[in-house]
Amino acid sequence: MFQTLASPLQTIADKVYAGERLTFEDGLYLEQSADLHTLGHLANFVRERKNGNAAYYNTNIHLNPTNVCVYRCRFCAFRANLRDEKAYTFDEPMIRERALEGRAAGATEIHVVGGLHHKKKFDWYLDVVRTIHETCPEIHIKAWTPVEISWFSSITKKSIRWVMEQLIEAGLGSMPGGGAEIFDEEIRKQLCEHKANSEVWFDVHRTAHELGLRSNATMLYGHIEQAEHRIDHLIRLRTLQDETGGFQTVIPLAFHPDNTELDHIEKPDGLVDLRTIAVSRLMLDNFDHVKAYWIMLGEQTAQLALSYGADDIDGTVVHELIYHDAGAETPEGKTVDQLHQLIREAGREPVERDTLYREVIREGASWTLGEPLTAAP
Ligand code: V47
Repeated sequence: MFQTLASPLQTIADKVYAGERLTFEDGLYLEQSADLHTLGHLANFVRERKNGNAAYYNTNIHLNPTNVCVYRCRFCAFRANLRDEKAYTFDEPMIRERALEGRAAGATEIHVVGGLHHKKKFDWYLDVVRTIHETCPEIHIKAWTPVEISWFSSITKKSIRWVMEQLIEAGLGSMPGGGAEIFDEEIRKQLCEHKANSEVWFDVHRTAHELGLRSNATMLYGHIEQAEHRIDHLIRLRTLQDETGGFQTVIPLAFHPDNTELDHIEKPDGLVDLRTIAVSRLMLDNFDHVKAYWIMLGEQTAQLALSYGADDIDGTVVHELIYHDAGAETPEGKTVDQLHQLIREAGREPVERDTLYREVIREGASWTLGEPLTAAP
């Protein structure tokens, strides 16, 4: 009698259906050898097991208070030198105005990241948070990445914990996922040599989680990294999540080359985007959510991604600059009606959430928060 040996993909599928964790080798197989349809089917199975048919979005607004930056990350089109024509820095009335614009648009979240300005002291960054919080205390402030936090720690000569405590006291509500890029030390050195390294990135998130903040995580793909670096990146995230449980969502970010030092590299295509979303969903068994950031993927790929592992598309995102400086062709923002249409066209049910994944209940122009929208384990 012939005995058929299970194919590697069948073995991985059996693990996925049984809820078992995938290994580094499984991840590499999914990256390099699995056919996209089977991969998508498996990722969709996990996505629906955790989040049913819901596709989450939020009503948010962005603020990048300055583009002046001491670092020169090779993938960044947003940064400026102090005296560049395109350099800008917000003052307090401009920050207040942005918060009020968010309130008028019904935003539940403001997403704040920017450059590390040569001349600004920590108090300026602290005041960005304080000004928003005092102007619109109902808006959740998701601000600063470990790159900024470790910069604040070095300019104040205080610990990361101290810096974070000051920011929380001023109104910080959670941390976005930026600054992660790719954790592999060699690749990171080639992309952004001097800024916070992977160890610091994890230290800051660990400290944030210990202080009761939730945070997100990103992975920048489609530049000089290889499949093994992406899998390594995801496994490092999974390891900290086992320890703290503080991450909410992972956002795989496709590299946009225009106006960067890496403009000879082609932007990853939609198939690479879908594969990366699906592999992220399957490797990060302890993350509740995977976000398909529509601004970066484009609307159609984001719609498809909702059946390749993603359950979230970010939000209305008014005033996005980082991707648009790097050639993104999507609009700089969308209305809630447009997001609903995008999600429904993809066969999913739109559910508005706040930053911490609580249901947002709207009545006319006002909103309240409902129950936490918990994902299945
Ligand atoms: O850290 C910068 C990336 C990140 C480029 O937490 C680029 O909800 C592609 O972190 N091409 C910032 N990527 C954006 C970010 C984010 C976005 C949406 C939601 C959340 C969240 C976080 O953007 C940076 C960097 O990895 N980035 N330049 C570029 N040319």
